[in-house]
Amino acid sequence: MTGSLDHDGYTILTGLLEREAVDQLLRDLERLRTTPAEERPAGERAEAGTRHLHRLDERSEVVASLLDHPALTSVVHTHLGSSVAASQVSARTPQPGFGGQRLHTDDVARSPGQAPTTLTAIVALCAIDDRNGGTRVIPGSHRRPDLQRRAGGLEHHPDEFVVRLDAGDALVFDGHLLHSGTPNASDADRPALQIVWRIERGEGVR
Ligand SMILES: O=C(O)CCC(=O)C(=O)O
Repeated sequence: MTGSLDHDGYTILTGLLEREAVDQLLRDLERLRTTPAEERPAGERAEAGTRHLHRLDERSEVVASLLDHPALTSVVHTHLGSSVAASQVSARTPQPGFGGQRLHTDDVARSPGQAPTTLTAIVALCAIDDRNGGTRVIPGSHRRPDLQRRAGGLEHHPDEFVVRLDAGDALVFDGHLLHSGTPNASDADRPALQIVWRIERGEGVR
């Protein structure tokens, strides 16, 4: 189901990364995963269950080029304006049995008339669905501050569903959209990039 960013709060960009680029990026992640702790960016540590790698725009050429992909920059600039840069460029890899999260937003609850200030992209590095820890979303919840205020306390919502992606596709969503990672019930890792663009308040929100 391909949503509209304005109406549904999310959209899907297919084929952002070719198979070859996905494979190179997976090799990059494997190399970075084994980097000695003292050479890692601050705040990056090996975590049981779900692995995180940060600042990948500085550590992988594939990721650096992806940030300039016309389809991605077009969505980001249309939604947030052209002066915003990615503030978080990470990989999130739930291992089998891990990755379930509570429904949450990536921004504070929307106030009346507030323009969007945050956009997140999940770029799949394998086929992702409801069995291996896909991202669940509640369409339209970016327009529902009442639901956003229940972030962290809402177990399920009747409209929620898990987005299916092929390797190289991206789910892009408004920071006010309720969403979460789901448990990876497969027997393989679920690698994906997690990229966030954020306009700091008072920084010329259009
Ligand atoms: O990796 C995902 O599917 C979503 C992760 C997420 O929403 C988060 O870590 O805040």
